[in-house]
Amino acid sequence: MTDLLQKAGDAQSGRVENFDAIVIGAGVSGLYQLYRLRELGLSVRCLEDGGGVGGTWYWNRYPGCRFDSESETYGYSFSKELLQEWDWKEHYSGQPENERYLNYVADKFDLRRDIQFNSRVTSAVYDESANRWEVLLESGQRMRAQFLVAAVGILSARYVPPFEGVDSFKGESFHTSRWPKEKVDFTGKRVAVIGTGATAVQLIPIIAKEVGHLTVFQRTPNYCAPLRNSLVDEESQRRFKATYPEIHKRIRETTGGFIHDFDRRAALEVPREERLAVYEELWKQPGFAKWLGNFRDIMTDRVANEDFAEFVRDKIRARVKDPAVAEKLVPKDHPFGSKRVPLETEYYEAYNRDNVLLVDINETPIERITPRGIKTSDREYEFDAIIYATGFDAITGALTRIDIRGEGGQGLKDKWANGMRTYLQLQTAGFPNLFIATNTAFCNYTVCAETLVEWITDCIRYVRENDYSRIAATPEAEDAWVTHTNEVGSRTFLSSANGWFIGGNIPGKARAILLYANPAPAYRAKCAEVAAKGYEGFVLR
Ligand code: N01
Repeated sequence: MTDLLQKAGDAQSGRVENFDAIVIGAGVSGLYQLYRLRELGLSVRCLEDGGGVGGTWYWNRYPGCRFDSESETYGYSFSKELLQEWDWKEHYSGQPENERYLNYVADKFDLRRDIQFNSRVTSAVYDESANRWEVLLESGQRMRAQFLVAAVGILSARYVPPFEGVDSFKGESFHTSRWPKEKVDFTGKRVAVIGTGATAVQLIPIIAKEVGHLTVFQRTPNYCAPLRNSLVDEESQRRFKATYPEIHKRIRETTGGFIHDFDRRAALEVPREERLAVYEELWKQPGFAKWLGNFRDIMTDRVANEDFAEFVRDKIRARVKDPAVAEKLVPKDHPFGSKRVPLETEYYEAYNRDNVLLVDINETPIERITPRGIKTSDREYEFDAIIYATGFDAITGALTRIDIRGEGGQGLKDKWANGMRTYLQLQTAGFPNLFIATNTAFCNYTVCAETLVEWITDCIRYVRENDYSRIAATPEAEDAWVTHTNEVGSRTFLSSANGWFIGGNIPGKARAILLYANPAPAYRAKCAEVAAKGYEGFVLR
């Protein structure tokens, strides 16, 4: 309370606090960035919109939310002590445990004293004369810092489609990424889920068992694959702890930063029978083995991709009793793996239940939300609750929803109106000393976040030790990086589906690949090379 009164006082008095650095976000990247910058001797304030640490793992509390990465690969690697202290309970750990883990990290490294919670940043303006970023919070509080690190997450700006009548609904409405902390009781209720992405795929089988009736509104079916989660037994726990150096070495070497890596053979070089045996073997394995452990050309060759896609379609058909429903759940319009593959537990079996109905909104589009429920082109469905599992304005959304203004008052939102423009995914020209610490290299989250945070920390150290005051990407370096990013993106299927990888899920958003699609080791090497060349492509003053 004292802190809040102090903040209110500061806002009223117009007092501006000064720091060396401000970090926006106390999720996986933000926590580690705070730790590293503090270690460098900087005064740092971390601003967090939520009431606690965790970012994604704070906000996404919906039933079923969990890792799709192996737990032992997701934790931070920077502290041997932390690695030895923490026991992962499940191979694909669930949200409550992940939030507990990030709270444990915050406590262990005494991070909370520099984190200000419930603090939504509304603008960040670069003052050229003083070389300071001035940050304004929703509360009116102002603060300034030389360096600004946006650790805002790639999937944090939630998206609710602009259906007519959204606010008119008289029942309860939820977006999966703003789920209440208290358990929501759906017992006996008529519930709608809009969306069938990775989030809905985790949520649906759990609430299907609870609700009176569930209606799922699907626009695009996905290639979902079995997660095959299980408890971590004592022997596995011992193995993780004994082999963390090897685990981290491996995930720094693989294409996507996961424990899995592609089979070096091309799919069609392998005789059909042997190939099918490989698919079956991959299918039995947990996690992303069937995607990232598949033949190397699965993400680049149409025929190879289609061969496996058909295998997956048959797996779906085999699990859904009603052939008409099964056919609706089978994806046909995009290549396998062109969206992050949703990993599921009993997802398809949910549609075999008497209390679950699948509505294909391509056949009967949603016309509006009504006070009683959802009106499609053929009828009105009545609900007690509507769940929007409709995703995020990914990667750019969390940044452009803040009014960020760089040199000459240029707005980031305007600059990115035709697509995201960065150099190394880390800075954008015209916005000196602003670093983007969000993982857009297609990669297991924490490993890549650590790389980015360490690069940013080294860069800030370099600026200070060499008596510079600012570092800014050059427009030329940025142009070349954008061209390169689009070029490598177009070589894979990552830009082939109309999903968040290319901004395709948001009406009006520029269509361009938002991820850096080269293998993670190449990205790391490029960032290191730039630093080793005295921050080539940046201007230091
Ligand atoms: O979001 P999504 P998500 N009318 O954008 C539908 C990560 N994640 O939250 O496909 C009707 O994938 C939309 O339909 P369509 C993971 O990286 C990780 O599920 O656009 N429907 C789609 O079905 C994932 O990729 C885990 O045709 C509309 C759904 O809403 C990312 O988060 C778990 C609509 C949105 O799917 C995002 O997943 C969960 C409209 N107007 C998520 N607009 C892990 O396992 C959108 N939709 C770690």
